[in-house]
Amino acid sequence: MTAKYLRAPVLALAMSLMGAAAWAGAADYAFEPVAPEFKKGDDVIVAVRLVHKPSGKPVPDAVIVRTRIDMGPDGMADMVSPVAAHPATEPGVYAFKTDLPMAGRYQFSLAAKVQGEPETVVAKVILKAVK
Ligand SMILES: [Cu+2]
Repeated sequence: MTAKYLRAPVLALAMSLMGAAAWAGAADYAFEPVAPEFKKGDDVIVAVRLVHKPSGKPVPDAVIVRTRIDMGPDGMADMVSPVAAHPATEPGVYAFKTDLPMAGRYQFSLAAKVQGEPETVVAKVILKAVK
């Protein structure tokens, strides 16, 4: 009886510790657009800020390993734009050159490797393009 009833709290503690470790990883980071909207057109520079959520601080020197911009949020997921890295102006901000040919909402998917964080940070950011 004792062994059976002792196990549950120990297991619960172990699981909560593991859960804390997992959640203290990539989920601590978020990408956010630096502007509420961008002007539509070709060769548009869009930028996102990488933020460490618990401290609110921008995170410099991340390596962006994957990007995709498409119009999925407006039902045009097959409308994909090219994305190229572009020099950014401040630490923690990552800029890209892309095409936003239509006004509307674009989904910007990113994956990034952050210094000191073993997990890959993945994010989906909505970019709004206007005339
Ligand atoms: Cu479209």
